[in-house]
Amino acid sequence: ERAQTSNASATARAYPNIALVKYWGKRDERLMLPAAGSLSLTLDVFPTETTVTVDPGADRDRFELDGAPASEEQTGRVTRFLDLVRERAGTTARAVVRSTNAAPTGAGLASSASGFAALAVSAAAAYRLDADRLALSRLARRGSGSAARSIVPGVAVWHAGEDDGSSFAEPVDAPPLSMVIVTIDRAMKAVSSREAMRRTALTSPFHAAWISDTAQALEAMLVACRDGDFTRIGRITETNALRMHAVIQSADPPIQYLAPTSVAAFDEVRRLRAEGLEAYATADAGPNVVALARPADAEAVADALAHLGETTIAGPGPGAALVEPAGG
Ligand code: 2P0
Repeated sequence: ERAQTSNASATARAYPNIALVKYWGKRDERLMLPAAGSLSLTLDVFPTETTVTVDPGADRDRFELDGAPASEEQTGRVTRFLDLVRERAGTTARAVVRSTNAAPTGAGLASSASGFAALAVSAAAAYRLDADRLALSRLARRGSGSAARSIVPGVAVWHAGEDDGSSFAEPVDAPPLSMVIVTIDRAMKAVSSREAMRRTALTSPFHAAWISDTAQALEAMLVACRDGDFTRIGRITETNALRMHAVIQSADPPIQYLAPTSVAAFDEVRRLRAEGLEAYATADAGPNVVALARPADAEAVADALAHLGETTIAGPGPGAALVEPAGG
């Protein structure tokens, strides 16, 4: 083994992101190239913290999640990701990965985005890769598509790109935005995003329309961000989210991520708008709903949604970055 990677260790922190224009479909599963670009807000709540310690004596990677050994499937996903890092670093040395999530894993709060963004940054440092933010975004993408966006602070556009080199996320200027997360159910989702995306692309008669519509929504969203037009940003966000759930529901067998309470949250947000409190709703691959609001309105929106679930107010958060490990 190369001496320089012996027992090298690095810790990184990354935050989840919520897409305003959603990623739902791949054009290349191996390279994790999306069928369309997407745009998100990296949050300042629910971070993942991950430490990678290179262990040249070990015969396999170990992955500990929230203090307990992770499943074989989760460990396999980490190993496949580390294999990419090792290939670039020119080493076969295994690693110990310890990760803690401040949000429940797998419940549609983008823990795979914060998880693979934190893993990309910590593994790149532990294995001594020479990677700038753009390279880290491309690397994180290989672990989980949406992780490419959590490398970036605040609002990020993930370009669909044409190949590995051109599919990365970068910052976008946008007006001040807040998000109110309504946690409706903390359970793991029944169908993973990856499997559900695959099924949607293979079986939904609406898939092609969804992809072309998303590409248009992204163009309109970039203009709305540049113009600082909150109303336009919100309308595009809510329409794009409901269209994503519509295409998911149209898969065979169908997939339903929204619960009755999720639908009630969309209804409540629409009612708030009718009363003059301007908010817009979105939801990812799970039942939790996120309301987009102007920062000055976030508390009122949270109060109005509190009867539907626990609310958390979030703002723009930092991009994934190295930190000193807890406790030295
Ligand atoms: C998004 N989601 O844009 C969309 C909206 C969920 C709904 O990206 O297969 O975990 O690892 O690339 O990124 C969740 O899917 O999927 C996701 P993979 P990922 O945030």
